[in-house]
Amino acid sequence: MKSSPITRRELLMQATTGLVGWAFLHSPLLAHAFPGRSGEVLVPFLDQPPEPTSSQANLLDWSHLDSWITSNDKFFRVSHYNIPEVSTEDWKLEIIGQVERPMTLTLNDIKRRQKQNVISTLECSGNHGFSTFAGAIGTAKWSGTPLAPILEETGILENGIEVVFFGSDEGEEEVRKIKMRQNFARSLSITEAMQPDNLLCYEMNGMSLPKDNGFPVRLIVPGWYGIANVKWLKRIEVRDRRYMGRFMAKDYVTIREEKRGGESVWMETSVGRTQIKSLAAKVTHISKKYHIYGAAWGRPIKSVEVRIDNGPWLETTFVPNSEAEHAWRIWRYDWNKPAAGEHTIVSRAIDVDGNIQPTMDDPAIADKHTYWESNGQVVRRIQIN
Ligand SMILES: Nc1nc2c(c(=O)[nH]1)N[C@H]1C(S)=C(S)[C@@H](COP(=O)(O)O)O[C@H]1N2
Ligand SMILES: [Mo]
Repeated sequence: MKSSPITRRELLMQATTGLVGWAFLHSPLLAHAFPGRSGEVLVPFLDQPPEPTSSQANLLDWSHLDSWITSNDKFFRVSHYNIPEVSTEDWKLEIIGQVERPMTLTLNDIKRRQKQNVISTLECSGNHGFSTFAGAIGTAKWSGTPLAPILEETGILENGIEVVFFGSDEGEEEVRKIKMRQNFARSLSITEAMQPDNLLCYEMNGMSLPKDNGFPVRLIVPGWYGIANVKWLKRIEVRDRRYMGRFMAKDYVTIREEKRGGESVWMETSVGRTQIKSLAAKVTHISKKYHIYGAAWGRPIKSVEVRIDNGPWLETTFVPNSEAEHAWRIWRYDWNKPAAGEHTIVSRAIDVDGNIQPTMDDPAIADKHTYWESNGQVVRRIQIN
């Protein structure tokens, strides 16, 4: 295979036309593709949004899901402020605050430390529906150095309760007529920050982090919604009080009207850990043989079931080669000879503890007045001819 960069789509075309190259068979990441059977035809869902345009967010096109790993060029991006220009030479990461030994690390310092990988799914908690916004998700192999040993080396003081992660991007915020230029920032409790999978990440799928995804270093917090994964890191600060910046306490806040007996209790909580979720992504067929493909993520998944036209829940099978604790699992259901006409397809994921993905009218979803953290079952409509 030539050394020129080659896109996944080109590889898949070569694979389906029989010209499977050496790199395709031997690349550990691309081996996770499931390019499907030759002659396979896509049946579009009726609720499918029009082909994602060249939108800034580069959203995942679920109807063409064909790989367990999302390549960097297809990975979504969500940025609330500017995309900062960061030069590798000048870049430094400060670790300060309630610590005995503050630290300043260069990119080389970080790269010289222990390297660790995690394959994990990153989903924006704003994903909430098919006619609106559902493609802010992807799965990558993230590489970097674990955060916990660094925090340990700084010696967190007894009064430190939170770790605040600041990006280099900045915007203007206003509270009570006070205008502030601020960097994007999010915090984690000390316990959350010390989770051994958390990375100061500098590589995505074996390449330097792309500029849009946080170059040169971002935080990766497997098992948390996108918002916790601060890009373009510049400072880590241990604090003795709770951080209440926009993205902890004002935006990305879930508002729920919970019921306690006859009383409504309004709960406002910061978007946090991911929850169990699944989705039917695409339907394909070769003559009368139909396949439904989908993904399930958010919690360690035990199984996924589908239900067609309010019939019984049916077992699906996992597509091989797709298992990592924090990554989505790709599933498939063989739908033999569906009748012509319109059908509904819905999936539900079940986690290793037996928790079932809720329906949209479950109080966990229905009592929510904001769209963040929407993990209810998604009913999709399709026309079979
Ligand atoms: N510094 C910084 N980090 C950030 C953001 C941001 O705007 N600035 N957006 C967050 C949100 S809301 C999401 S969903 C993820 C998206 O990561 P990606 O752009 O690499 O896909 O980054 C998070 N980290
Ligand atoms: Mo997000």
